[in-house]
Order: sequence, then C-alpha cells, then structure tokens
Amino acid sequence: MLSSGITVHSGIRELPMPRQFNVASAQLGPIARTEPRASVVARMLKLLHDCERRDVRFVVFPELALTTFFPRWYFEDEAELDSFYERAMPNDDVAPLFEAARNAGIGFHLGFAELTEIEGRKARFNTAILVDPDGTIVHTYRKVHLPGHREYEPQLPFQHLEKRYFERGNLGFPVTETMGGQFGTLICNDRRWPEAFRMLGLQGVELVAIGYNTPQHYPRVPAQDRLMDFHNHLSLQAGAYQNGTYVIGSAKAGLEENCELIGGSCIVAPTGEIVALAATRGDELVTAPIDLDRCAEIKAHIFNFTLHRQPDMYDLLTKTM
Ligand code: ING
Repeated sequence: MLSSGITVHSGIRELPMPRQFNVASAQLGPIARTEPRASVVARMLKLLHDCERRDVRFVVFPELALTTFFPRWYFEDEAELDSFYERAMPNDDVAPLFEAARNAGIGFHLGFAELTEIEGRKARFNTAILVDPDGTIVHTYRKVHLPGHREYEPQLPFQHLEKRYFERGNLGFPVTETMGGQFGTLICNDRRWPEAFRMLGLQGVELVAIGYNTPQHYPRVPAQDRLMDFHNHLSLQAGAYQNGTYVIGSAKAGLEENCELIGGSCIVAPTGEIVALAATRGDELVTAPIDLDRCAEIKAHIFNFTLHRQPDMYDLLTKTM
C-alpha cells in the first residue's frame, strides 16, 4: 500500500471510492395519466444532464417515477391497470436513462411499479432499485408499508388503492455496499415508520434513498392537510438523526390529475439537518456535497447502538398487537 493510500495491484491502480461527493434529489412535477414513459424519461434525462454539470455522483428519482400515481383511481380493467407496471427492468423505455447515467458515471435510485411472476402467478410490487455508476442494478427493495385501502371507496374525492394494487414487499430491508458506502432504500409511507429506518440503521446504513408521492389532502383527516409538508420532513429528519445516516427524499410533486402532491424534496445530513431543499413543485434538481464519514459522529456517539441500545427491553416492538 503506497503511503498515499493508493493500492497498486499488478500495475493496475485501484482507487478506493471517495467518501465525499455530491448527491442530488431529482424531484419530478406532475405526470399526466396519458404521458408516455418516453416523455417522462426525457424529463429525467434533463435532470441527469444537470447532475453532470454539477458533478453529482448519485441522484434519487421519485417513487413510481415513470407514470402518474395511478393508485388514485379504481381500475376494473386489468389490462389498463397492467399498463402502469414494468415487466422488466431495465427495459426499452428506461434504456436511455441507464445509458446516459452509465456514460456519465452517475449512480441513481429509481422507483417503479413492478409486475412479475411468483410460482406461476402475477405479482405486483411498488419497487425501488439502486443502479451503480457502471449501470448495474445492485439493490432492489419492495415497499413494505402499503398505505390506503383495498376496496373502492366511492365517497372519497380520490382513491389510495396501494393495498389493492401491490403486495407487501418480500425482500426485507436490505442495505447494499456500493458507491463508496452502505446504501438503503425506503418507499414513501415506509419513512413514517421508525422501525423501517431502524432496520436499515442496525445494518450500518449511511445513505437512505426515499421516493414519495404524498397528496396534500388527507380525506380521512382533513385537519392534517396543513401538516403534510411538516410530517414529511419530520419523518425524514428523524430517520436520518436516529440512525446516523444521510437521507435523500425525492417527491413526485404538484397538481397531478387534479390531485395536489407535496414537494419538499430534500437532502438530510446524519445530524437531521436539511442541507438542501426544493423550492418548487415541478421538475427540480436539488444538490449537496456529502461526507459519508460524518455518519460516525452520530453512530459512534449519541446513537452508538452497542453502547446505548437496550434490545432486550423492546420485545413489544415485534409483537403483532
Ligand atoms: N403516500 C402517502 C405517504 O405515506 C399517506 C400516503 C399520505 C399516508 C398521508 C398517510 C397520510 O406519504 C404513499 N405513496 O405512501
């Protein structure tokens, strides 16, 4: 090992991945029900080119980023419902994004609706992947906390049928070593559940990528509409601080098919501080420099799980009540 820390193997210089680099949240504005995936990918490519200009190495696109948030409607026609899902990943529609990211050496998070087969039957998941700078899918997560309801509720101004259109994720809460650190993902409603964040924290996560589609209006408790943005940041900041990890939250935002979605895309430091914040509810790139080594300030001290956590006292946490 040379004193400069560069490892030389048989003449090939292998530089360790730096732990300090620029990251981005790529917020997307509304996607129309009829907007083709090619049009959405073109919008994402614009944001990716902006990443190149700002020397970004990792960017987070939203949950279900390729289509409108279709769980707001009740579909009786299965073929129409299927049209919102991806049967393969990557596929022809997202190939330009994968290629451009690989050419630019930029890793990214992408959320999409996954239609697959399990033991010969159709299976539908709300899925997120991490793609490394070489264009390889290195991590897959399927949403565990599915909000909303299963049956059509005509009295509601819009539906939230994630419990109907997706199965509960079956991949656990993985943390993957990639891009110089320990990366994890949660999807939208997951961020509200401290157990989900802690499952990643207990595996040493240093950066959590989270896409979300969050309506401003909560029909069952309208008094909470004014708190939607606050509860979004409260959840992201608490998750970051209590697990000593960076968090990048990326919204699908704005008035989408007559349903207002919150924005507030942001980058949160392990201290819980928001270090970059979106200013619009449209397509917007939010960037910040991060230093993964700063996670230790929290992990080794206030939230040193080995020294301070008392798991034998927490048995209720995994009991079904
Ligand atoms: N959206 C919302 C979210 O958790 C929601 C659902 C909104 C639940 C408001 C409770 C209150 O941000 C998704 N897609 O999970």
